[in-house]
Amino acid sequence: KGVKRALLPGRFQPPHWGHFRLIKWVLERFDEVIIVIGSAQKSHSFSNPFTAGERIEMLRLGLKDVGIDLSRVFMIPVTDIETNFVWPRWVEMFVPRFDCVVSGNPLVARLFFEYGYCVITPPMFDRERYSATVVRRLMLKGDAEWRSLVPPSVAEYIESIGGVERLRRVTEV
Ligand code: NMN
Repeated sequence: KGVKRALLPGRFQPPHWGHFRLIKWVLERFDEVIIVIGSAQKSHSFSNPFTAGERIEMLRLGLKDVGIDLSRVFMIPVTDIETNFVWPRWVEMFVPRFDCVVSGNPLVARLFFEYGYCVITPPMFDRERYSATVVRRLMLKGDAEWRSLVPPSVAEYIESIGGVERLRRVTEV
């Protein structure tokens, strides 16, 4: 039945080069990708500094930077729920039909596997370096190196909304 779609859940706080390489990898194997922007209700904390809307903006900018055809990409925010067992069904309510789930997150992989989906564990692209936690820690330290871990347009966007300042204000040191 026509197009093959992969579901790619993540928090994207913020999206970095590892995410964009992963999205490219997925689109080499599937016709379309559904990016689930998880924990959509969260923002303004150290682990989740950016709103779902801001994460959509950043993902779009980065995808344009790397030349990905946006007509092959869905971006859908999904809030968290208390009940892990029911979460795959919850996600299904918000997204178009999909064939497989791509996730390196053991909980996400397990929940969708038990629910009956094909689950693919993707390669990690330079995980030590390309990690959103590392990006946020560098921002907090005032180390400009964080900019090299995200596409230039994403770095500019974060600065335009005062993202680094926000992270500092909401993080107790
Ligand atoms: O691997 P990360 O980037 O953490 O992304 C996974 C996303 O999926 C997170 O936003 C996480 O909160 C979400 N998730 C939600 C539930 C739930 O709502 N019960 C369960 C598993 C994963």
